[in-house]
Amino acid sequence: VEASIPEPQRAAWKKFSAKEFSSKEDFEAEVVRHIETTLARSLFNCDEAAAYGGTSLAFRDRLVIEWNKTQQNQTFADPKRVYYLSLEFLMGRALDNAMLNVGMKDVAKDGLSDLGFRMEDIIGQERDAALGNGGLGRLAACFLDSLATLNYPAWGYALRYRYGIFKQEIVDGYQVEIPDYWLDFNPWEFPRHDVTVDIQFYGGVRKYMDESGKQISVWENGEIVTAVAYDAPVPGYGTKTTNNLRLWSSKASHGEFDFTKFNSGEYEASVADQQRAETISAVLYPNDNLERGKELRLKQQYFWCAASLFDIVRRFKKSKKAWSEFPNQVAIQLNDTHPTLAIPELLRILIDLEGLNWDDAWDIVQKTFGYTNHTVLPEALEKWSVPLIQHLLPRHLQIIYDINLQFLQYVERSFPKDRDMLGRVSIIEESQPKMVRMAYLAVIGSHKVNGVAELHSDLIKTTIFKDFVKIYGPDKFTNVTNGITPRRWLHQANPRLSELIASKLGGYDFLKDLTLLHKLENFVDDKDFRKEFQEIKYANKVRLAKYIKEAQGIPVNPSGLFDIQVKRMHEYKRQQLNIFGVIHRYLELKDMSPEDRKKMQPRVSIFGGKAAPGYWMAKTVIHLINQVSKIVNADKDIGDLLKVVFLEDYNVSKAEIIVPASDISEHISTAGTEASGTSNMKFVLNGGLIIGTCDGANIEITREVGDDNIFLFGNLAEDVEDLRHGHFYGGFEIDPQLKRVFETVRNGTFGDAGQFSALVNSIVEHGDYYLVSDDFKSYIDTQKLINEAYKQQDEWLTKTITAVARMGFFSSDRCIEEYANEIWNCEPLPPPEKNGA
Ligand code: CR6
Repeated sequence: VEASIPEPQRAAWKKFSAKEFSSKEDFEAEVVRHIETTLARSLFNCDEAAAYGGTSLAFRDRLVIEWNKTQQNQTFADPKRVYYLSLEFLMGRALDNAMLNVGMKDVAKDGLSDLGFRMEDIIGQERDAALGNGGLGRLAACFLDSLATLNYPAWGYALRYRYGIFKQEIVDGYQVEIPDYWLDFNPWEFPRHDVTVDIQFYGGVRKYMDESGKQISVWENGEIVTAVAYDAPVPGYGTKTTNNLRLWSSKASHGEFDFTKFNSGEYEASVADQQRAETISAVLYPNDNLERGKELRLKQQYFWCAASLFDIVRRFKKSKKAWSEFPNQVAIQLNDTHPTLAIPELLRILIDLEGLNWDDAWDIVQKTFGYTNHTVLPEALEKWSVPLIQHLLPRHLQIIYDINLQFLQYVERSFPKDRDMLGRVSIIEESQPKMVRMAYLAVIGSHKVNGVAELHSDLIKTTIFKDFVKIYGPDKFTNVTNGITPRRWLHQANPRLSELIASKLGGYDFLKDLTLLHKLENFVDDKDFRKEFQEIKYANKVRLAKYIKEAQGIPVNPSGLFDIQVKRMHEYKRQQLNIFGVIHRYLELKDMSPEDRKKMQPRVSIFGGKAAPGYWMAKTVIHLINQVSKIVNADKDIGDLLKVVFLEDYNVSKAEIIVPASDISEHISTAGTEASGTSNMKFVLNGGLIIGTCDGANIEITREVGDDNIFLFGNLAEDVEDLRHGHFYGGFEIDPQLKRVFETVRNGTFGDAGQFSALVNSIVEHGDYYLVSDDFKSYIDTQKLINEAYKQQDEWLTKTITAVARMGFFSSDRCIEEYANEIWNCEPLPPPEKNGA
């Protein structure tokens, strides 16, 4: 390519090519230049927001330079690329991450101080990129960090929502949702107005025979909406590799804009069409582990899949390779079933547009896709009604029926005796209306299916995909236990702990190979190390206490035991169990004499998390927590012995303050319901212990850290079914201590007896589906054990240090290596030597 450009032009270009700042002075010059010109501010009106803008733009320039080089290098080498399709990327803040990954944070800190600003204040100006609900979206963000760090040629594809997850305010104890319009100033994205794709909806399918007698299908007469690409750079840590996250934004296509209406004076109608197009990417659906089957959501899914596939195919076609090479050049990972329409869409492209025959196209599709399942909860398994798909995507429905026909014929040949099998595994559920089971389509269209923790991966093989294991054999199903990036969740969130570890291990290599942490066990008896480790935990608790005072107005004593449960509000995650435990503790303390109380371990119970706006039960739990907080915190008998806090608007940047400050964190889902959990890993990596059920990744955390260093309780997944059954038929006994909690909730001790009774009734009258009553006793007994264990500060410290040392397995780098080797079959492409790290 270079050779085609005349030498003098090349020389001029190279001479003036953008350079990366490397000194403090150069950094300051860049910041001031951006503030004065890009942002049109001056010394006299530069507030912290402008300083954040200037700093971000200075770092953005660096990222862009590396990003361009990475993309050029990838274009030149044309390796197999990984495409991670996820409707959610919960990225959080970008500036701190960019500074740390590039390795220039200290330089920037000094530079900012010369200019009169404090680094923390500048970082604090940034709004979270909150394009996700919870664990699934944050996992995708951790994976992008690991893919870039490990030099994989990889792209993320998602939607550019105008509104991310709503901001939560607590008003009179109730959750109120405020729209999160996050795009006011976003220096991290690049609009690519030249990268657009026209996407069709509705219309019909015309079929005819061509001269050779081949059946041709043409999808036509639909509505067209245009997808515009917005790109965000994703820097790796300690490498120059900078990958791309491409977000699609919807706008009216030029064809769509109705000039007849416009000219005949129906200006409003023509603008309304435009707004309708823009609605597609307007808002993130705020449900975690719940699918509600709304037409706009299906439109989002297709819009995003079709734009991404067009882009991927366009890139592949540039290489002029044969179609059979497609799976050797492209691996597409489906993050949950949300992108499953990519399967019929790729078939449509190959068959209808590129003229391949069914068998060849199907072979390519199966080899290209991998599917990750993230839940077994029935309410989260996606199904779309056949009439809706027929209306919106008529050609895709035909293709889905064709896939199903071929598949069922195969099943029939393989299991001639099992007649029920066909109905059970059919992609189409014979209900009224008929439904398309997206998870089955994803399984059938992929070459590998994985769960996200060992227990979960075993469960999907014995429950929702049991028949598919018989059909395809067990090798199609595998496990990749989730992980977290140690860059954000240790180095960025807990810089002092990261520094202490580096000082003992001789550098920061552990951030690239987290298994090196095991060497910390050599220091578990080292006095100075222990002291500093403990001081860091205390300082992190002081930081959180300060935040709680500022944000919530509640004074908490940092020497109390910090007990934290932060995650989406959900019945299966059982915040009810936690708050009932808190009430129990409150009643117990009230019963005691002042002398006895003095012997008790002071505790701070901290909650945080959003409820889906339509999830009444989850909202009621938030309300109860806030009411308990109000009563308990004001009770003079109780003082520091128990404080209850509900932290408003839990998100990624708040997690970075909360996670390093825990003594105990709660991961107490009904066994078998939490596919993995990932905050459990974050808390332990930061020197906190877990109270948890035998669920999700808790089990593997126990295997790694040892069962002395975790507090497990409750019933096992294998017993859940029988227990539920027992609730309906045998009736059930409720622990007297839980009964007492119920009485106080019902008698209005915490106000609103009417509303809170529903929480009690879901247990005593409606079958206690989540087994709160079955696990309550073992939960509060374990909490007692924790109180006693915490008093032995020396042993506690040993436990926490040992646990940190054994967390190496849970790096998302390990996940990415597993996906690359077992599912994607692709290799890293390190940056060229001269430009390497
Ligand atoms: N809600 C699981 O529930 C898991 C993440 C990431 C979830 C959670 O246990 O850690 O995915 N599932 O794998 C879905 O979103 C469907 C989640 O975040």
